[in-house]
Amino acid sequence: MTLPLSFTSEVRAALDAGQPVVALESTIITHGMPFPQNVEAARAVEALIRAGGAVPATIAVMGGRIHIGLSDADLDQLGQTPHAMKLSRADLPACVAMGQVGATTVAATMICAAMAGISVFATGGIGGVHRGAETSFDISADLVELGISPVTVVAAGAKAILDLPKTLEVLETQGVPVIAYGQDDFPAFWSRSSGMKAPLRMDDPAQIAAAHLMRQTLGLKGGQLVANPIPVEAEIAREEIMPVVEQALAEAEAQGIAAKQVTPFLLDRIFAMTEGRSLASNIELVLNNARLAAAIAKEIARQKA
Ligand code: PSU
Ligand code: MN
Repeated sequence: MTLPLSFTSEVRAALDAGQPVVALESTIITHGMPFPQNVEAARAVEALIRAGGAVPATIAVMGGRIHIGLSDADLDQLGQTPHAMKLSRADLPACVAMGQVGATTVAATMICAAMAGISVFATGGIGGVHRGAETSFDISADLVELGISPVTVVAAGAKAILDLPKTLEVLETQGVPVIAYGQDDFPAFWSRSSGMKAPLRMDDPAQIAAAHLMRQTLGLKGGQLVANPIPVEAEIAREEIMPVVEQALAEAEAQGIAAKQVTPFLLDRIFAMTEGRSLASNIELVLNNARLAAAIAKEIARQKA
């Protein structure tokens, strides 16, 4: 049985040669940012990974295949398909089998990256435990996946729309190392600090690469979460973003938004209420994560050689 994976020639060649590759998700393109900023940002992220000496592999489902790396035309088309399925572990196989267009979340991207032999993945923020999860049970499958698939995920922490203490607790339960990069605090997406300390801190991509490889040496399943703070100049201070977040959460509750719609709804409302500032910050933090992910991928390739 061969896997239904389609590689671009650039990604296939890099993997065959043991060169560094960085996976990228596609839900951020279809559900996380509006067109055309989504496609422009995706292209800028890919360019930055190439500049960092690695090959980008944006992952999405089209035509009954899991694409590892997208052509320019595919990326352009995906960016204008807001009704693409939002895929996690639960719906990835169904989407492939039905031949529908699907965008991979952090969870589904980790699964596909692992199948393709890619160790490092850059995104914006991961899904987490939603506020009020004690009644809604809304806990992102991203957290569970981090405990299963052997991929190091570089994100800017978790969004302030989530319950961050509970998110860190679930990650601990799943056995996921949460590594703050270059600071003690766990970052909160638009803000550099969540006010909470991360369980681990590393200041060097080589250490993160060594820890990734040691999980494999020890036979431990699951990946790592690298929490990379947004650059200072792009940050929106916690005091400033929190009232906006509270307002968006109240609107979501009033409108009965649930399940997969929650995260895209909140992001969209926050973009509107900050007049695009949250989008500009979001793009900057993804670029920053792409840069770090390329450095980690290079180190993993070097240490394995
Ligand atoms: N980070 C962003 N924008 C996004 C997401 C993350 O900056 O749109 C997406 C990711 O794909 C993540 C998903 O996996 O939101 C989480 O969705 P949920 O909370 O429904 O699990
Ligand atoms: Mn959810």
